[in-house]
Amino acid sequence: MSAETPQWKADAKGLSFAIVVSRFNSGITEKLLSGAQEALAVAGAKSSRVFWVPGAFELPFASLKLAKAFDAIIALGAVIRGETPHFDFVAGAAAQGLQRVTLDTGTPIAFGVLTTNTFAEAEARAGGAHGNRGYDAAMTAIEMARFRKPSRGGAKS
Ligand code: INI
Repeated sequence: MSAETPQWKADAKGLSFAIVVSRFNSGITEKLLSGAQEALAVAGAKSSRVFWVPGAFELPFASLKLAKAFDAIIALGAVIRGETPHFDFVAGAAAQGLQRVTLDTGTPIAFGVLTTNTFAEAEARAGGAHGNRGYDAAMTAIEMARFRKPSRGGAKS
């Protein structure tokens, strides 16, 4: 884990999660998925299911369809700038779409989408020198799910 990694509240007992993963840049997203699954196992999640989508642009729609069936969703993707302005559209749509689904449905969605300039920067954040953002996103999802089920030991109002 990186130095910036916060201390997580890692109790996922009784909680079920959807992990929505993009196939685009799968060399990176598979590592994010491994990190997310490790975090859920460490935290004792009741269950998790993995759903693949073509790219980060598709993460919000899939999350919308899954929102009612899970305590929280972990959205994983890798948008890498390269030479194309496509980056800005895809990254922006993923971020805004996922936030909108979170607020419209009341189901927390953790933003585990890397937005980097290079493939190397993405690798560093997918189990490399800068930790694993999939792991971090899963821990975020657990913490936010507790706002929905505080009686099971999580966030207090
Ligand atoms: N999707 C990604 O997940 N990452 C990218 O870097 C990317 N780039 O660079 O184009 C990307 N594009 C595909 C996009 O997410 C959609 O799948 C596609 O536009 C079809 O809707």
